[in-house]
Amino acid sequence: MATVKEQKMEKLETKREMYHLIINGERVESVSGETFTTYNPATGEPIAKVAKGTKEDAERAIQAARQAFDHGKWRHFPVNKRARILNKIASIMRSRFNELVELEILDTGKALSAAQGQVMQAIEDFEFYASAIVGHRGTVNNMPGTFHNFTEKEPVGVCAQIIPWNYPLMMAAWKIAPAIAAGCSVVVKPASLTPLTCIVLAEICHEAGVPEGVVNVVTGSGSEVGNYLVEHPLVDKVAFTGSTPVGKNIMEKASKTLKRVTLELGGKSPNIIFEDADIDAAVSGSLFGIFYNTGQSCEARSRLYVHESIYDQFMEKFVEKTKKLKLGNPFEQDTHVGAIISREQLEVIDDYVKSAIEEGATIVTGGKEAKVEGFENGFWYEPTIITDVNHQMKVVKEEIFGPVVVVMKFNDEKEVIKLANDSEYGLGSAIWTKDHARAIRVAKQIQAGIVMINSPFSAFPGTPFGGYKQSGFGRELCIETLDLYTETKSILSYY
Ligand code: TAP
Repeated sequence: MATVKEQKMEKLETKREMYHLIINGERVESVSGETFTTYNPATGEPIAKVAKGTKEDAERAIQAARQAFDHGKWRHFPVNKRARILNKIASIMRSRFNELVELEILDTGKALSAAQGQVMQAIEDFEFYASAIVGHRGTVNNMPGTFHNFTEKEPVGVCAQIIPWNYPLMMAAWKIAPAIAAGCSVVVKPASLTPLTCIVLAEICHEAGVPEGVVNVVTGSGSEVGNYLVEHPLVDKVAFTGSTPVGKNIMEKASKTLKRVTLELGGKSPNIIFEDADIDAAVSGSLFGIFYNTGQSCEARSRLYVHESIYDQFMEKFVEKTKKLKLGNPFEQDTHVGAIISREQLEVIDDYVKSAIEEGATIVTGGKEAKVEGFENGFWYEPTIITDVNHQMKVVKEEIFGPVVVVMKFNDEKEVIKLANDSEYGLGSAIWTKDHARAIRVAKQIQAGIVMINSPFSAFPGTPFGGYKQSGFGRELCIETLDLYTETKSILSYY
């Protein structure tokens, strides 16, 4: 396997022509020497070449991670030292904030404001886990007679972490930060469409002092590299974010060696506007809830339920504001909606919209590929509102992962709770009402991992993020995540 000249992880330009695998603290080419090209979805233009990892590369990375875990020093560092290095990672990321934002926009086509928020959150994740790990301790337990019992939290081992394309850097941070804080080693597999910022993040980890072999990145296809990681007996845990079908496949394969598994999967989140809601806030929050990140969010609030008494008033404002959303240069601060990740995904979205039309729905606005001046070769879709839908339609039942919202009327609290829960998913949800008692009453009955009340924001470091039902299991972004990267050892002694 060829290694590149820069054996040590001194800083390279964030934006460059070639990105390597990161294995055992080195930038390396793939064993096959093959590369693939990553494209800018806003323009369709190539950005850079990326080493195309294979099973052999995955094997090498697993061995490096195993060696680092079994014989390395990282897990034995005093917790304060690991915390200091996590803070250093955050501080290097801060110093390279604009570069990371630029690279993320190039690789995803997302709007500047979204990329800025996500890079900032990735930084804050490392800061959060630097603090959280210091307080993550075992317990001393009451025992009868002359027994003494205490527990220790030990790192779970080598973790395969598989990342989606919708939040490439932020999802990598959600996974790498708690894992290495806990003392684990990781092999990260970024999405093939968006590998760049994850590679740079791994380089930054080394620059900050993470020892070799602790953070490895193997780019390459999910079906080859991802699958190899999931099946490998030397991998102790798999953390996956992505589609529900792939998540189910991973769980099945990981069960053969009883790996610990956490899955953050799809969603079809309800957004409920009660008759006493602050209409303007609900309109703005609903726009954000579906069109943020061009609707490519697992917790996108893509099913909108509006009380019939305020339906016309709400829809007039919601439609008007949707029509005014600016699609355009992702690097401009006033652009609201960025590009779709790929031509393939754009076609998936369009097929859903066509299926809705065939089933008798009404397209209130949008409903087709968008033409954006200056970005004619990119992948753009008009923000789309669909009405006259019902719970039997594909567009209401399935995750679209694009800027498409379905809107339905309701007239009763019980009815809307039933509708909200009528989904195989259970990730996000939102309630808009001025009645605090109702908000809490409804929140308690919604089958979802996250309920937002009078707010469109779903994820902050410290707040658990994860799903009910087929949206997966395990919570990220919070203190409990550290339990998912550790084993509890109970030590009993007699004195
Ligand atoms: P997935 O296929 O689920 O991809 C997510 C990650 O898993 C990628 O890194 C992918 O690698 C990898 N992967 C694919 N097949 C694998 C396998 N057999 N074993 C192990 N890893 C594997 O999602 P997608 O194709 O990018 O998007 C498809 C749909 O998934 C979207 O339309 C959307 O509905 C949903 N999606 C959901 C989320 C979240 S956050 N819930 C995120 C992304 C997509 P490659 O990139 O190399 O294929």
